[in-house]
Amino acid sequence: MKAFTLLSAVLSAALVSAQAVHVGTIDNTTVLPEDLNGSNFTYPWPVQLYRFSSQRQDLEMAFMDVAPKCKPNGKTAVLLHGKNFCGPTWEQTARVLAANGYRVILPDHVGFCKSSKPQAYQFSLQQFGFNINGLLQALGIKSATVIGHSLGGMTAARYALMFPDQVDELVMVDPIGLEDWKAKGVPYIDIDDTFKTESASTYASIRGYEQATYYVGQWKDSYDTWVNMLVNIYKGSQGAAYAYDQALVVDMVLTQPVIYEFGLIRPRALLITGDKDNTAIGAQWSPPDVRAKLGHYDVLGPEAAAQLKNGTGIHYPNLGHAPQLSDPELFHKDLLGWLSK
Ligand SMILES: *[C@@H]1O[C@H](CO)[C@@H](O)[C@H](O)[C@H]1NC(C)=O
Ligand SMILES: *[C@@H]1O[C@H](CO)[C@@H](O)[C@H](O)[C@H]1NC(C)=O
Ligand SMILES: *[C@@H]1O[C@H](CO)[C@@H](O)[C@H](O)[C@H]1NC(C)=O
Ligand SMILES: CC(=O)N[C@H]1CO[C@H](CO)[C@@H](O)[C@@H]1O
Repeated sequence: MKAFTLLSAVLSAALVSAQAVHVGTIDNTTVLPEDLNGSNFTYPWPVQLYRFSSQRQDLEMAFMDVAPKCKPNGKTAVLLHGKNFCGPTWEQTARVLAANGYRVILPDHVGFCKSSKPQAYQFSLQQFGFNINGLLQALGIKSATVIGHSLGGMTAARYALMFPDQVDELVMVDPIGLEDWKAKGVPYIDIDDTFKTESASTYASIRGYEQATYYVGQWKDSYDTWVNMLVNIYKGSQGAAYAYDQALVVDMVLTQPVIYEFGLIRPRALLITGDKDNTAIGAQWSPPDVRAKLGHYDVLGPEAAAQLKNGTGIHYPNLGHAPQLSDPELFHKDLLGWLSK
């Protein structure tokens, strides 16, 4: 009885502070090394650190903060990158938004790029949501237009579910998790095995994957920038720590589906997908009959968009997983068109 009373006291204290984000501090005065937390890629705008405590560790999230390039429209856009990208991969979109009056924040998720690579961390989309919300609070930003690609799109969906009143609009660009892969038969594999696969990443393996899923078999020289940015992290000063975090991230996206909650997303939402996108986590290690069922974005995109009560979909017949890079003109025209509605 006593233990129960104590437990309920603890639980109600937790309930009172539900969604209470522990906000850290902005560090924009430390001179940062070229090789910041294992990534030596040169970013297009000054890199700042969001320093915070999470899961009993002191962590840093690297981010860029781009000022509006015309009369400010009073809005802030947060651009969330995907698993094989980093903040700067959004450079073109950030420039377009800044030219239209937005302040633009481009974070690197924890475990990625120029952010910390914690080795004992409970990776969850909710924790990512807290980390991003903490960053925005530390910057004094009360609400934002949240735009995410791939893993960033899945994170953005979770963020909108957690903080509906702090999301002005939600934009998901080829988010992963439009289907529950494990429910469709993808076998679970050990994180240690994913770590081995991640550690074996090379230019050829990353390019091969991106060419087939992101770019419908096509390749442009400009795509090499993003492959080399990753190769340098895998081979860089914190390569093993990065590969291990990426293995934890694979486990996170496999085991934490968001698609069942798409009908609960409240902010105005836009889902952009390429019909030729065939991204499916676990397809590579699934038997052929399971693999055949996965990654049909031509079906998944419209199905997911139909679930959005306050949203709509735009589906490109000839594009793959990264429309913002393969057809930036079309993508930015549609994005601005929808945002200005
Ligand atoms: C540095 O961060 C502080 C606190 O967020 C802010 O007031 C200041 O404008 C920032 N400076 C730059 C150069 O971004
Ligand atoms: C970044 O690191 C990679 C791998 O260590 C190295 O090949 C490359 O030259 C470095 N680039 C820069 C700009 O320092
Ligand atoms: C739809 O989204 C807008 C903007 O985010 C919001 O103000 C409105 O309340 C939402 N409508 C519903 C029915 O949730
Ligand atoms: C875990 C780790 O090495 N974090 C470092 C990331 O980079 C910042 C800035 O140099 C350091 O303060 C952190 O210690």
